[in-house]
Amino acid sequence: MKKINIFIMAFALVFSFSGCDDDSSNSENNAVNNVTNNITNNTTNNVTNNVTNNTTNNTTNNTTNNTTNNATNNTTNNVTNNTNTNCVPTEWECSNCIDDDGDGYIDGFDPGCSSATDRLEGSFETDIPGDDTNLEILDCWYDGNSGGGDDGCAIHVCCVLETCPEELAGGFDPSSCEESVNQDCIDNCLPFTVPGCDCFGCCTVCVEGVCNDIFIGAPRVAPDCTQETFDDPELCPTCVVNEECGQPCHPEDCELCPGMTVDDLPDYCNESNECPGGQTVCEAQVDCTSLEYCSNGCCIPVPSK
Ligand SMILES: [Ca+2]
Ligand SMILES: [Ca+2]
Ligand SMILES: [Ca+2]
Repeated sequence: MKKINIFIMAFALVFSFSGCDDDSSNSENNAVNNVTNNITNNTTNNVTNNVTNNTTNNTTNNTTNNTTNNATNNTTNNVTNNTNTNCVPTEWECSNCIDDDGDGYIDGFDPGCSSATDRLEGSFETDIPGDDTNLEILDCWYDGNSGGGDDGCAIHVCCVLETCPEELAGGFDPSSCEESVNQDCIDNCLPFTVPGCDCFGCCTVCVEGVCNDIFIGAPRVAPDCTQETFDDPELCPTCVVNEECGQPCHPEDCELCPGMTVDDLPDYCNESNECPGGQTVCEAQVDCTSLEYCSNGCCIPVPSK
């Protein structure tokens, strides 16, 4: 019996010791697993954090860089745009390289400019001595003087206007209109005529997408007609553009009318214009010769007289 007890005790002791070995081994395994898991988790977390941080940093850096680059580019572009080193200003408002009336249109792109020597950009008047004096009989509006002696043009204003004013109707003979536009007048005036207008100053003026054929060729006839009042027929009388002595504008053919920019043309024009008389296209005076005037995107000759 004693032997059996000793054997049981020995077995229990061995079993007990072997149980201690298993616990120790589990602990070690747990420790190893924990270390492995920590390493794995830390590595994963670090990778994730690094990716997130790098993405955030890259985004921030890109945004900063783009902002800086855009600011630099804008400054450069603005300087380039505001400094037209190729524009040589004259003393006249319609060729001084400046938007004198602040309407966004410069020199020949301003409907208020009929020629390089027009002295008033913000008005349909020219303020050229000897000009702006016509009332009843019109001559060439674009040669810088009044009187048809040097251009061969003499047409009653009521041939041009849609409605003849009562005060001008007295001496008007409608049958005179057709023969008034003779070849002499066409030869002497048409080359200098602003694209979108006829020889006598009937122009298709467009403001903010609305176009009207208005008579601006004799400010004495309509002294209150301006770019602001151009759609008021009481102030700006409507007219019919003379196609025989005129350069009618067709925006659908990418031609600019007075008051338009290339942004107003159909998309298929790709922000560039054509000229109704086949002239050289210009974005500014620098694109024309010294004997030409950039008017509504076209180089037209400057009258030599
Ligand atoms: Ca100007
Ligand atoms: Ca202007
Ligand atoms: Ca003017």
